[in-house]
Amino acid sequence: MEVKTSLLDNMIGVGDMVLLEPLSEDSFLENLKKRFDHNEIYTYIGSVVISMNPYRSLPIFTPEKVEEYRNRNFYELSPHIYALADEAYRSLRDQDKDQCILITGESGAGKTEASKLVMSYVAAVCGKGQEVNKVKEQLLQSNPVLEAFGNAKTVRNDNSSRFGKYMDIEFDFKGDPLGGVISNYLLEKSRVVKQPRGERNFHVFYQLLSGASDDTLSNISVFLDCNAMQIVGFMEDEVQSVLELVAAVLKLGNIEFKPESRCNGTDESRIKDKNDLKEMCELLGIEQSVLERAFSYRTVEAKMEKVSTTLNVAQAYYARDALAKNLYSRLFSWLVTRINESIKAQAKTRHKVMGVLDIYGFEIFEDNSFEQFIINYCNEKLQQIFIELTLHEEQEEYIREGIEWTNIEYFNNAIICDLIENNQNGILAMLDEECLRPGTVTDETFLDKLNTICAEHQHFESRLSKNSKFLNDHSLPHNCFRIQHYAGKVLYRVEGFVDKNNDLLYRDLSQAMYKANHSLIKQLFPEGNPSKVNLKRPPTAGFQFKASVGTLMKNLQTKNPNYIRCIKPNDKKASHIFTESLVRHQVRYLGLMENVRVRRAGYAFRQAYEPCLERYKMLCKRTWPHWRGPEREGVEVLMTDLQVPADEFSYGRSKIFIRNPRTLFFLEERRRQCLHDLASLIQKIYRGWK
Ligand code: AOV
Ligand code: MG
Repeated sequence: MEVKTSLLDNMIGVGDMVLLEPLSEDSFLENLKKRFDHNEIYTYIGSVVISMNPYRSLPIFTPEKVEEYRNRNFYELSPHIYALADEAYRSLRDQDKDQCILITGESGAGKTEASKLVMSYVAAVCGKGQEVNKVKEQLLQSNPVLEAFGNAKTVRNDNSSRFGKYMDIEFDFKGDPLGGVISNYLLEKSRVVKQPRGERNFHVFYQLLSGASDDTLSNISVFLDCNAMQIVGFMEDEVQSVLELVAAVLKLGNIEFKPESRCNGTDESRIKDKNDLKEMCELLGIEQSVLERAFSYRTVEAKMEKVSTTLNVAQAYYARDALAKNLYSRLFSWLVTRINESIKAQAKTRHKVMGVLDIYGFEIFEDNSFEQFIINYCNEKLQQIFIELTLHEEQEEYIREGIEWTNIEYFNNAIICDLIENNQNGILAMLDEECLRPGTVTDETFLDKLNTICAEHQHFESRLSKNSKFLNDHSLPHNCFRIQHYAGKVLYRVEGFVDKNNDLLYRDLSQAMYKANHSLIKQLFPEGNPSKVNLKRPPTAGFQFKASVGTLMKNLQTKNPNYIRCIKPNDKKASHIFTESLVRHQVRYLGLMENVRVRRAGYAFRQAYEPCLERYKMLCKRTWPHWRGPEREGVEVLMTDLQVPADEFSYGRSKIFIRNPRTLFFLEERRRQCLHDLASLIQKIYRGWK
């Protein structure tokens, strides 16, 4: 059997880890390194693409490359993210299967870049025409808009996504794009008021400041490149409004408070210098006295009663920060809604969908808080879906189909997901319980609760852990707990958990915002409408996140998954450096060795008998043009006739399982040849007629 050997080139390593001989963790790493050193950043594990971050631009994303990969079989050319994008797109267009592209890896591993490469590839190969091009352009330009507002420099990544993003791209039956829908997941809004050392605020603040001098915020849009926003469909006045809000958040950050002692012994707070307050109020069309009052008092309404208490300096700062975070995160959600309005499919016809998921990657910082907890939980869920669909489901399928199979052991992180999300005693449920409990609730009381309930969980550690494994571990600081995540141990400091989960904004502030003579800001604070006072508590941040991630997981499971597993080669954001220990760690926790083993012990390719016979029946006289018996027998005749070695495939109950991609490639090559001969024959006959 003759096959092209693009996957087996020894000089640059093996393109598909399934073909690696001998297989061990060391040879796996050596292969990755060899390829990385030769600028081969992509390697397959069957249909999974491993992507190494090159940290420099490589000439492999050109229009010529797009043409090269277009309409080619997955295993035909050397591994590339374009091959995955092409496969997913063709499968969507020709086989009517909704797809999802799942991109995982830790912070800085290259997920966002990968998602953009997939989108730009699909945009390049799908439909043409004025309308279609406009849709494509809008879909692509939504990226820079959201990145400006939702990305920031962290110690791990200069362009780190601080929100989760899932985008459904919708296509018509011809495979032309119709539009899209973006869902966003919990923006790390605490960054607006506080950034860890060496990190920055969201990009847009710097973009704004790089142009505007401090006191001339009129006409600010001149200073920011708003081209992308305009392409996406924002009106000029909308852009202006958005930038006014960003500027207002900046001004808000400058407002400072000082204490003023009252004769009754209480400390009240006063605004130090009212200039920033004045400017902020001017930007948003708010009466200065209204906002000033909202920074001085807190009104609590209970049934028919209204009680106002004065704020001290700490409470005033707290109120200021809560307002800044809420303003910004609501603006971000509004941007997503507004973009969706622009990019949504106009036609109401049935459509096919390709979902692209790009979330914030797993992160371990020196100081980890509620945000890291949420981000890492999201990553656990994605790892879980990978395990479910590739390791678990693959093995289950062999059992279902009656294929002989030796079980491969792997670590299932379902236990960690359960520790976090279990409805009765998961960490999120306990946090909610604590937030809703009457009485004095603090981060410490929350930690106490965790200690009593989780202490024996094997993935949970604290000072008071009852788990024998950690009994003597007094190295943990008293206000922390540690989780053994699939990707490593993370120490979380509980400070701020209760507050961030509650996510409360004093009603005085939302009412002040609602009074603004600024249509956008009014829209963002609907609860400030005094005629619509709602005494019900809004759902907590953790509860909302868990629910939206749950919906996302269900959605992903209805689609055909395509995996890109991103790996970060070094911790220096540098090109050409391959830090073996770091890569080894990622290979381990991503479960890549298990992935290869399952794939190798099993079958790289499988197809139900009927479509298999339909596709290849032309290769054998006895099955072409019609096969009258059962489909399975037809496929058996085909395989015998083509002399495919018997150990290369197995017959399951409803599908044929093919062991090696090369066999599939051989079948595809024969089919291509056959179609080519057929076309020549038709041409000859046609010429003969003429
Ligand atoms: P992430 O999305 O996985 O991190 P990014 O996609 O933002 O990581 O990649 C980080 C940086 O690595 C980029 O800004 C580029 O400089 C570089 N990079 C990544 N992929 C490529 C590529 N294919 N070619 C050239 N440079 C690349 V995070 O959002 O922090 O999880 O939350
Ligand atoms: Mg990212």
